Amino acid sequence: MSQLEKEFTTNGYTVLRNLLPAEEVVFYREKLEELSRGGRRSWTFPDGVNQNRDFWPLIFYPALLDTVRDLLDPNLCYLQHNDLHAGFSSMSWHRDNVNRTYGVGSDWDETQYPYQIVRVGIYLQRYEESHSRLGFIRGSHRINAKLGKKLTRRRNLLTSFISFLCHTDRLSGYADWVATQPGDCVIFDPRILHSGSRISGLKYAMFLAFGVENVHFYNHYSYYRHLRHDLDYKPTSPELAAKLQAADLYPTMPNPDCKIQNAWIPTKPHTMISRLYRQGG
Ligand SMILES: O=C(O)CCC(=O)C(=O)O
Ligand SMILES: [Fe+2]
Repeated sequence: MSQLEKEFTTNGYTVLRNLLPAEEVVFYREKLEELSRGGRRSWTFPDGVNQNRDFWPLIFYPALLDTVRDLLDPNLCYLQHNDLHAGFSSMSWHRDNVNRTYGVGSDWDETQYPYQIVRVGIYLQRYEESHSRLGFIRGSHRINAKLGKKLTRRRNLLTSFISFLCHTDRLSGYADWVATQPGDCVIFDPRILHSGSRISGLKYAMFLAFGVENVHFYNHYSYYRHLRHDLDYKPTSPELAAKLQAADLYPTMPNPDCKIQNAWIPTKPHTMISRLYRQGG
């Protein structure tokens, strides 16, 4: 097992430094600035990689595919779960998978099929420009009794008040905080608890996903494509589908299952807030 694979399996995330060369960092930054009209305010575009052909080369990036194949399996597919961000940080502890309650739902049951999905985040700004970091609760992608206790432990009033004053929260003290430089790539299991940090300047990020076809993959696909109406994912264009097929990355999807038990669906206020960020809207 490689060092990267060990880290990913045990911790739930790993970091691939310098994936993109400087000229590509500039290219994608410019594209994000164009789309977000300036990149300085909080802007997100769910399904933005799929819906903007300028970003398609990221899906086929050889060094990224080689790494993800090493981490998961050579028999990999592109998974339509993707986002573009400018000036945005997702500053609350959350998971990106379907069943977000620790241990509840089929994402957490690997008795028949292993969970083989990665979410990939590529960052384009210097740490000094943004003070952006991505926090991970190491190991929270797997059922672990010790961690389970930590994650559910309650604080008393005094410690809650101190952490409120110090801008820390219940989990930030347990987290690994990853600072990134332009072109660095963070690869993580979507079940891991993670959060963006406070930011104080420019920040640009592009997210995509890959996986091995099995029930977890199909649930994940159906969830983003058909259950998360708030994110407004679109069908993959025939042109992108043909490219994926030619590269052997296109999944052979069975009929989507649009009733996944215990799938996390955002509440109305949550949806309204995230719409404010969307596509500069
Ligand atoms: O703000 C960040 O850098 C992380 C974003 C994130 O976790 C997400 O979009 O799901
Ligand atoms: Fe996330």
